[in-house]
Amino acid sequence: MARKKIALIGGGQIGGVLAQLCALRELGDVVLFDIVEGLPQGKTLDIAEAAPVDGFDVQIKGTNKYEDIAGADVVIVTAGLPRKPGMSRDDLISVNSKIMTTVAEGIKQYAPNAFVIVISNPLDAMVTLCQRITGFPTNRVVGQAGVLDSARFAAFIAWELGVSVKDVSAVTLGGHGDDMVPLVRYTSVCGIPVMELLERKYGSAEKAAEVMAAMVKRTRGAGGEVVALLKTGSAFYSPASSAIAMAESFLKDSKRVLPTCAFLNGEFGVDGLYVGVPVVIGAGGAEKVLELKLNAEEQAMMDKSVKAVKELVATLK
Ligand code: TXD
Repeated sequence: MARKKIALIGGGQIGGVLAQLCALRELGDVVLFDIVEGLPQGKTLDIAEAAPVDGFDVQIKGTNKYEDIAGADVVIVTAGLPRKPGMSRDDLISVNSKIMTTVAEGIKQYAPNAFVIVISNPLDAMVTLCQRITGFPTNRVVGQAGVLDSARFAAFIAWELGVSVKDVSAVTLGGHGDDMVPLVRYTSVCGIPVMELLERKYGSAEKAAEVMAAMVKRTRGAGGEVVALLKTGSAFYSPASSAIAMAESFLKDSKRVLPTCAFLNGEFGVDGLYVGVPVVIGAGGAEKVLELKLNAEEQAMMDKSVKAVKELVATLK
């Protein structure tokens, strides 16, 4: 069986970490594309020279030519500007739409059979644009946001409760914006509902609710928290890890259930829109959306988030 091929469009902060993770996990041969000459070549040379130390054996190449992504099984897109302090993700739409247009045309021409994972912001709009321009079936174009938003939520819960991050199961729904929906009721530690543990810790339902509200708020603002600290860019380690989890599930047909920005055809009462929901990812791409029952409060939050995504997508030219 031929080795898998992973094309990474955008060789910046996230792109570089993606390339290194693909190599370390030997997911396949890697092509890192960027428009800046020397940048993808320099990063891939640097990573390739670590192979004898780390013990991975894959080909890894940097390029400024779309031809080199030919035959890619997976394409992960990070091309586009990141936020600066004070900016919202939506502020990036005009410049990143232009970039996404050329990127999607390149993918359409040279990697017509690939599973595409978009990371560029504003995520929900960029994945929509990528699908429209490539014309690929919607199960083959998805966005990464929910794995990261859920991981951030899970990390805060683990730190708060003093338990391993491995044993927290958390999920967020909705758009990758300030209205995202962390689902407290479905969040558990080794199967134990998280609110039970918080109530036991604090001895009062009110205090537990207060602590949870703070974690939900921090999750919604977690991207901005990193931007404010870095000052010159946004998070890049955790977004890369999150997209790799999705790519790996596709390449290995693992059928992991991952919060994914996927195209909805009536699921969750949403039709014809990309929104973050739990999705089975396997060799067929986004194979199945798993619905879950929302109570009135959760549904209201989901509706608000979906409305924000709709308004954002409507501004795409
Ligand atoms: O979870 C998520 N979805 C995200 C998304 C979490 C954090 C950051 N997220 C967004 O990813 C962020 O707001 C940006 O829109 C993207 C990429 O973030 P990164 O931190 O990697 O940005 P960089 O370091 O600026 O890298 C972007 C690269 C840079 O090297 C440019 O030269 C390149 O994109 N670029 C292009 N590549 C290919 N083709 C074109 N046209 C192009 N234009 C710029």
